[in-house]
Amino acid sequence: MRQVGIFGKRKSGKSALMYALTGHKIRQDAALCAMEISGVTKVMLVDTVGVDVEGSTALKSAQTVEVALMLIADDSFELELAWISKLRKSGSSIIAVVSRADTFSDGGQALAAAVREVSGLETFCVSATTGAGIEELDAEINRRLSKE
Ligand SMILES: Nc1nc2c(ncn2[C@@H]2O[C@H](COP(=O)(O)OP(=O)(O)OP(=O)(O)O)[C@@H](O)[C@H]2O)c(=O)[nH]1
Ligand SMILES: [Mg+2]
Repeated sequence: MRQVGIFGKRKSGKSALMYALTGHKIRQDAALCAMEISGVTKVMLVDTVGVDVEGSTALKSAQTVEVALMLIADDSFELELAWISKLRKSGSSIIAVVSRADTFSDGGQALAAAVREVSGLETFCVSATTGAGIEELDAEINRRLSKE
């Protein structure tokens, strides 16, 4: 099955985003979740171990995902930039995501602009809590998958 990976530091909101994208209301501990994109393509969403965890298996996941969501939840994102390089090398189509956007007074816009500038990636602001930006991100994932 085609895979979309969710990468980010510990507590960056990876699991919450996975459930928001699948519309699941109940949080459960699962590493994989099936998501139907436009009701046609079955896609596997892959939750990963924090990229700031020593010996993280996230790199292994990076080898098999077609689309990678790189979450950024605060304004120190050097580690995330390093992971973006790794994800590029593995051939994934990368989308930068400012997660927990409701915790920023501007909805994460300033951070997103900085990420966009430094990485050159398309960057979305999302909140799993309020649902802000989830539909837009879903549409972009769909667009990337239909390109391949
Ligand atoms: N305000 C706010 N809190 C969030 C959001 N998403 C997640 N959280 C909270 O942030 C914390 C971490 O969320 P998780 O989804 O567990 O993060 P994670 O990246 O999966 O964490 P690990 O699996 O431990 O690495 C939890 O307390 C969530 O309730 C969000 O969009 N807004
Ligand atoms: Mg998690």
